[in-house]
Amino acid sequence: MLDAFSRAVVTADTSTSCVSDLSALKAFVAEGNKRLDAVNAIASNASCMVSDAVAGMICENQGLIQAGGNCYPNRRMAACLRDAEIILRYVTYALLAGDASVLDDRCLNGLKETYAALGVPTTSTVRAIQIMKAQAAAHINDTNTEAGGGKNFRRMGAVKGDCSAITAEVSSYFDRVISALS
Ligand SMILES: CCC1=C(C)/C(=C/C2=NC(=C\c3[nH]c(/C=C4\NC(=O)[C@H](C)[C@H]4CC)c(C)c3CCC(=O)O)/C(CCC(=O)O)=C2C)NC1=O
Repeated sequence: MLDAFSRAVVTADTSTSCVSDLSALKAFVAEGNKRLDAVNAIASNASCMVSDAVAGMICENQGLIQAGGNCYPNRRMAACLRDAEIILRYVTYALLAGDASVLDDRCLNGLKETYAALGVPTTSTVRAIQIMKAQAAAHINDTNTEAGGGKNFRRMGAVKGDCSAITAEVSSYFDRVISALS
């Protein structure tokens, strides 16, 4: 598993050069609090995000919870909720590290094959992940609304700033999950 710093070292080592161009790492440090706030925005809303994403996925495709569906019976429903939580957790690890390797190596490696073997439907999984991607952007940018959140509505209240880069980065990790499963 690599992070933004060890990635710079490994990259330099493969070309037997000194670590150079530290500008990206300087920005990583300078923007560090933004990254921590973004990780916190996801981690502290994780269980709500997971249950909402899986509920939305099922609402749009109710065959999933009928006999023959991959969220039926309760054992599979529980496995599905667990998987959504695992995936979201590894996305937060990647975001904290500033590198996708932990997500690739410990979560996505072989997952497509596992899902194919178990008959876990890709389009439904992708839908749940897309919902979590949208939720993450909303929580990081505090753009979620009381109308959308209902009784679970929660505003993070972090200092307002430009979160476009960190939002794009976390979106890229969700996209990585989607392309690994597709
Ligand atoms: C640390 C990394 C890690 C991952 C990622 C992981 C995934 C994982 N998900 C599994 C099953 C499963 N995954 C799902 C998920 C779903 N079904 C649906 O219809 C939805 C689309 C979707 C939820 C969004 C289901 C239902 C099963 C059980 C399938 C079965 O046993 O028939 C299994 C098979 C073993 C088991 O049931 O526990 C693995 C290994 N395990 C790990 O250790």
